[in-house]
Amino acid sequence: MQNAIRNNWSIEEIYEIYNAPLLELVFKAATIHKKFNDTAEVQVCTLLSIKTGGCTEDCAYCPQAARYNTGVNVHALMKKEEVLSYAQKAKDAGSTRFCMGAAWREVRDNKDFDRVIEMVKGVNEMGMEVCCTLGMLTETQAQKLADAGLYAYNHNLDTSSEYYSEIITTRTYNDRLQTLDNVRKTGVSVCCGGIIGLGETHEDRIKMLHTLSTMPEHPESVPINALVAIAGTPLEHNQRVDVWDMIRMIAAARILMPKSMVRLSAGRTSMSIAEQALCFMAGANSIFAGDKLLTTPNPSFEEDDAMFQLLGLKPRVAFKEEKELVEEMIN
Ligand code: SAM
Ligand code: DTB
Ligand code: SF4
Repeated sequence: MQNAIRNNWSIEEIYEIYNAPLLELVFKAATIHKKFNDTAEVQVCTLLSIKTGGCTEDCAYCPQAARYNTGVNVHALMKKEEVLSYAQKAKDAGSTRFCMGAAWREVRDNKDFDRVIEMVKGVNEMGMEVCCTLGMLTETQAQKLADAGLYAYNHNLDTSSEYYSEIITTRTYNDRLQTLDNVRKTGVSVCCGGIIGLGETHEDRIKMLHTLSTMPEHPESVPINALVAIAGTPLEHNQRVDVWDMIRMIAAARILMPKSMVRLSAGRTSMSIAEQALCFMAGANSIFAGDKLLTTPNPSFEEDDAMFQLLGLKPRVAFKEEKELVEEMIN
């Protein structure tokens, strides 16, 4: 049993963890989860697409890439007031983290970025953890977001470095790593994970887990997405992700990164409560809530509320780490 957070996992060790008999793997992950976290707690995050579609990139899974005919409604950057009213609704429904997504390749230093900065300030002032996912960032841009009160930045590796170019050709894996580094330097917390079901091998998944778990600091959140296959994208006919693969991936992430929030992300609409319960058992402790992810459906607040009641789960409070630090200093 691992007692410490490790950043020196070898591929062989990860291979063994990932390939363990399923229930043994879940049991091990659950034990580690219990040791490092409050297992009754699940972080509830809400996503909002603040700029939708028309993206220049060719990410093969993405409904928002301009080059695929996916029928997504293209929308310019929303107004700040409108975004804040969505954030308030999410807060009222029990979300503690609000994540704003933009279909951009990268952030540019223009009026749109200034507006996003104002949105970040506004959501932060509402007492929610504010997160953004805006594509590539320079260190200066990351610092501007940090100064505005950004709590977390989401930037996924999506898959292994080897498989990456099969899925995206308009930027490189190193571009991704560079942005993550820029974010890390500013002290903003890092949200970084991937997608399964892209046509990758188990080895690719193991390699992605290796990259994540050997970062000098583990990402504070690790979203595990099941591909939502979208008509019009090159991956539209991909086979649906096997729920056992999702459970295996979550359990492995939990064992490798014991204290990170492992998020059961895209794909919940096609999972039963029993299947989601196994994911929580295997160490998932974060979800996206609200009836829409960015452009695709997600279970409603009411459905998730009922699931939390049934499973005895409670939403994690906002800024928990900071609150615990303050308590430690007082006592
Ligand atoms: N444009 C920015 C970027 O690519 O970083 C931010 C938004 S992008 C939609 C955020 C993430 O959503 C992607 O990195 C990918 O992991 C996830 N995603 C997008 N489409 C998806 C799909 N069809 N199924 C599962 N995850 C998806
Ligand atoms: C993440 O890992 N998953 C979210 C969030 N980070 C930005 C996005 C999922 C998108 C699913 C497809 C859609 O709704 O457009
Ligand atoms: Fe654009 Fe992000 Fe979609 Fe890629 S994942 S096409 S960068 S919105």
